[in-house]
Amino acid sequence: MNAPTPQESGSPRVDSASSLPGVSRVEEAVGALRGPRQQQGGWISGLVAGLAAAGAALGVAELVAAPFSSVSSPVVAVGNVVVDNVPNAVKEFAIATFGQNDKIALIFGTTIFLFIFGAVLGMLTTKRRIAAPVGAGVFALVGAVSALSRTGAGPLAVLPSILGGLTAAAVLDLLLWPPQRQAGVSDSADRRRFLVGSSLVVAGAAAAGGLGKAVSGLFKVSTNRGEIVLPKPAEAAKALPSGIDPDIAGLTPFITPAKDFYRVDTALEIPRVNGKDWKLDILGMVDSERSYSLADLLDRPLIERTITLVCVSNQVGGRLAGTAKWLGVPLAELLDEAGPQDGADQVLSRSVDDFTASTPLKTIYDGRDAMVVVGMNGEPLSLERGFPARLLVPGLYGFVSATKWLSELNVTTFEAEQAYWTKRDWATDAPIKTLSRIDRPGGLGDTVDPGTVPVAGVAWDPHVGIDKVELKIDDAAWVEADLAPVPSADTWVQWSYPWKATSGSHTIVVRATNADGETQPFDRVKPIPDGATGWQKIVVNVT
Ligand SMILES: Nc1nc2c(c(=O)[nH]1)N[C@H]1C(S)=C(S)[C@@H](COP(=O)(O)O)O[C@H]1N2
Ligand SMILES: [Mo]
Repeated sequence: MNAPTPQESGSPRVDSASSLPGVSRVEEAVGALRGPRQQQGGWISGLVAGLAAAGAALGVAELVAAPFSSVSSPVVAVGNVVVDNVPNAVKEFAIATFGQNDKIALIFGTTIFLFIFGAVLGMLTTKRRIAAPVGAGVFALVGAVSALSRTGAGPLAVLPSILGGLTAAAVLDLLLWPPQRQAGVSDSADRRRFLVGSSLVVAGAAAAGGLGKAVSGLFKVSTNRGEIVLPKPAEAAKALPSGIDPDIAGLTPFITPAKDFYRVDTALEIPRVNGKDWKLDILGMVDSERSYSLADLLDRPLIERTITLVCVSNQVGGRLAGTAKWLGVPLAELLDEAGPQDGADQVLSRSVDDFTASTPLKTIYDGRDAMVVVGMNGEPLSLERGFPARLLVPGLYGFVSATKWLSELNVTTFEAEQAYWTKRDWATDAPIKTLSRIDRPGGLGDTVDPGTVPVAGVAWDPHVGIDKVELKIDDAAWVEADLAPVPSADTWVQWSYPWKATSGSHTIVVRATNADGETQPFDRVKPIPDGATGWQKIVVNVT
């Protein structure tokens, strides 16, 4: 077969026309790359090359990011921007659909999107050679800008995206616009070259990505969590009264083990902090700014308290609540050492990754056990719980009180500073609302035998306390459930009711009344802006 004629329709397109006779082999190879290029392959080749290019870009980016603990791959960088900017409705949907796996879903989704982008780009590149550098440039730009927008990002943060983009452009160009073939080379040899080339790219990408993952482990900040020895509390938590945790299968345990505790935060990669380098700054409207090391905090008399934490995103019947024994320093004591000034009404707490929460100053000084927490259930905070320290204020939803990876307490005013979620249309001040939940029977579709069936669950109004939990079974009058004892008003209460179940389908509705005599409202309210309410109703089939 002869060298193709550029303008001939249906034949491969050629980018330039000169050839370089009579040069050495190396020069020939280099010349071939610089010299005439010939489009090769249809849309399927474009798709394959595009997927390979996307993989190569990711692999290279992963490898480049590996040695820098503060530099992340473009997927994580873009994912972070998505987390900070998606509309509330989408975020609610993601939490409702993927629950605790919302972050994995986001990383997965971003990666899929990137591969689709690569595939489309590959197909476009079969039509126009310029598409590859333009598309890869867009990829690099989006990744680089996202990376730069993160807290603590230095100029190095753009490297993974840029080198990844260059790689993608080069892969597409070499696979889809290879050097013009010699006269006499067959179509099948071209195909073979394409397949071998793409396979090499895919293998190289996988190797680079794998190596990157392995190497980044070596360069991660070591957290020294394992070396932390928590002191004995000066004031231990009250012993749990007997009668807690009645023997009812399916009832939520009173204390939530750390591994079962719900997790909600905006961090795609859990911040890794070394307790030796960490400090907590108190600044803003104070008489004297203060700074505490972890050792400073651990040297102080610590208190331990049993407190229920609830997320404002918890739906009626939801599981975004947990109870633990928290060890820490009373927050009011620390603030007093700095001396809050007149006029201040807010403490804006900040995390190492720049999440912020706005806590009313009065809730820190009204006698409740607001604290800077260093331990949970007898152990140092785990990395995902905010090691080395987090905030906790009984009675307030987590988004206005429970900053993890705490780094700063800014004494200020609500007028001057807005917190992370307030900027995204959630409330500033958000006490936890009264709520009751049925743990068992399991609800729609759950089948139970006739006879005495325990109906059981938990109810909460942390810092106010629960006085009464009532059930309405079918059309019968409200009946009162038994309440297990509690150590204080700061926790949830376990309730149960021995139901005489008869054959048939039944509905069970639950409602709680708090210690102020206020009954949980019937009307359903969504989580945004300051917490869900409404009565939970389940259907049970007794057969
Ligand atoms: N740094 C940081 N702290 C944070 C958050 C966050 O996104 N970033 N989320 C808050 C929210 S909304 C809740 S409900 C609690 C949840 O704490 P947990 O994950 O330990 O259950 O953490 C709070 N602290
Ligand atoms: Mo939350």
